[in-house]
Amino acid sequence: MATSTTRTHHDHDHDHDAIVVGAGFAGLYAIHKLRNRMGLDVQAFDAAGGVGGTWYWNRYPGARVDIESVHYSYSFDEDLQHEWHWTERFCAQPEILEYLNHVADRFDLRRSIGFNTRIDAVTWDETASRWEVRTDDGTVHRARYFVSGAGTLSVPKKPEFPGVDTFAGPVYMTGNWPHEEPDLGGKRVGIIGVGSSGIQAVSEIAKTAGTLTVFQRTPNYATPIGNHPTDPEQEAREKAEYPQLRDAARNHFLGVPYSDVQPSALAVGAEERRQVFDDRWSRGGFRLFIDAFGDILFDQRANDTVAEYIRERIHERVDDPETAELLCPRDYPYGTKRPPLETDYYEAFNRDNVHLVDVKSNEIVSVTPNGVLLADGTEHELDVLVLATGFDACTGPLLAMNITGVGGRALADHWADGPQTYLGLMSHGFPNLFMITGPQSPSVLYNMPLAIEDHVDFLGDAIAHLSERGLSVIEPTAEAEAEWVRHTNELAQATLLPNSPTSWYMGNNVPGKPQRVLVYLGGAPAYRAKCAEVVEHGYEGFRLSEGRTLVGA
Ligand code: N01
Repeated sequence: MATSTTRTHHDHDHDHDAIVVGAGFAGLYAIHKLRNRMGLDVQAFDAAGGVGGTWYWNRYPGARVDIESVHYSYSFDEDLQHEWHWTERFCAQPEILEYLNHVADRFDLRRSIGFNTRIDAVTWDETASRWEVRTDDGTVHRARYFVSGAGTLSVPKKPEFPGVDTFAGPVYMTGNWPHEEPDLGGKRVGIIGVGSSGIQAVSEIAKTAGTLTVFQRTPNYATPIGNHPTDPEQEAREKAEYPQLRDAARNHFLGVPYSDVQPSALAVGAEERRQVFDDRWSRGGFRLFIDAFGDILFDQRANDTVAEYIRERIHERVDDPETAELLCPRDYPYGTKRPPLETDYYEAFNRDNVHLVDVKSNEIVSVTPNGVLLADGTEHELDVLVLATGFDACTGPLLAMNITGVGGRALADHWADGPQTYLGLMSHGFPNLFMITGPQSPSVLYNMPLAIEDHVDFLGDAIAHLSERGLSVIEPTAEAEAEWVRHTNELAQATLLPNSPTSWYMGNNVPGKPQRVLVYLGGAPAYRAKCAEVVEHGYEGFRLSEGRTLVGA
């Protein structure tokens, strides 16, 4: 039952058709679709002071997209995609933020967004079949539909070691980097974490810091991004073929129009395999991961071939053999942690000012006022500490909003053993609550802007479908949800993913977090086909109803 006692305002200004959380790729398109295209009254909120979502917060040196910008961009507006010019193959954060600001202005989205506003509580009012959404200034807004575009990697993981607050110098998180670029010139900088963020940051910070100490627990399989300035001829060709490229992207496992994947690394001889790896390595992007051999993520022996190839390349690039070996992953399969892409990352360790510290064998005990203290008593003295320690992925952003559904059941309780969703889009007991790129959808394993557009189109169509039939409530059945959870787990078990000791894909990067696969591993085409089938069968697996008396409607 709704907690109407928590309501501090109840007037027309706070009653909406839909409330959207987030002003990143997801929130912006959701506002456009629901308000501009469908004519709904939409109110959006974002804790940030501007649009951009992940690209607003992640301003660390080196932050850059790792799917080609021509593909990592909206497809919903022909003119937008033809007129926008990306200066590089893989654009850096400032340019993506500029693009999202351009989109917000071009489609007049800003007027629907309350910035600097965090959602404190989201509660289903059963008497009215509406969501009550309380923001951090105590205001309560109400809406028929609640749409989360809160992101997948937007809640930074809390440090596992004590003492961060005692550090005498500044501490910067890659996921919440200051807007005024800190001056790291000549400073003794330490960075903890070598995931995608840490790896991108190391390449850049190494150039300016006095010294850079890299605290590495698990080495990563980083491969070259292959970035370069946009080639005008290639850009013209791609723009001429945009409809076909988008179509091919949506029909590819990862949502990029790559088309050279070979069936099996084990079906070819060593020489041919090497040629394929060399080709994908030099072409950059995710080609080595997703466009080399189709069994890399499924067969340990196939995976061993590419893992060994990457280790050889690391040894070629790093001068000191001991440092090179320390940078080589040995105890988990390639691709089971999200593979980072890099520019001159390994070469950074050839610089005199960069030092690699193994914190697996000698773990971090605490941060002290002077620096980082390790288990053997060594203290690394630092002026600046950078935390690139990752995120409470996929479920974290949703659970942070304190969502309570039917019967007063908290989402946190419903998900106590891991996320439970249908299609990674909705949960049983939480009617009319849509999770754009939610847990158990392809999300981060599908080119995000396209994954977002697909989800927003699905939920927009579902709302239109309800409205055409005089209905107002949609909720997945418990059976459909249980089957989806079973299916996503089964897909994960068929891959090598569960073999990674710490991977946010599995939720095991955060101590105490339930371990359950957070992404759908059947690939974007299979997922899209399933969603289409659900719609074709009259929203199979969902219960559509009239709901209760509508207040303020
Ligand atoms: O986070 P991560 P991220 N002691 O979880 C280490 C996206 N992204 O922010 O592996 C010591 O990958 C941890 O060590 P370990 C992308 O999807 C995209 O880098 O747990 N170390 C690991 O090295 C990416 O996957 C781009 O042993 C500790 C690191 O911190 C996702 O965001 C760019 C530790 C965390 O790596 C997350 O990437 C950046 C401890 N107590 C990010 N705790 C693009 O290019 C954690 N670590 C688009």
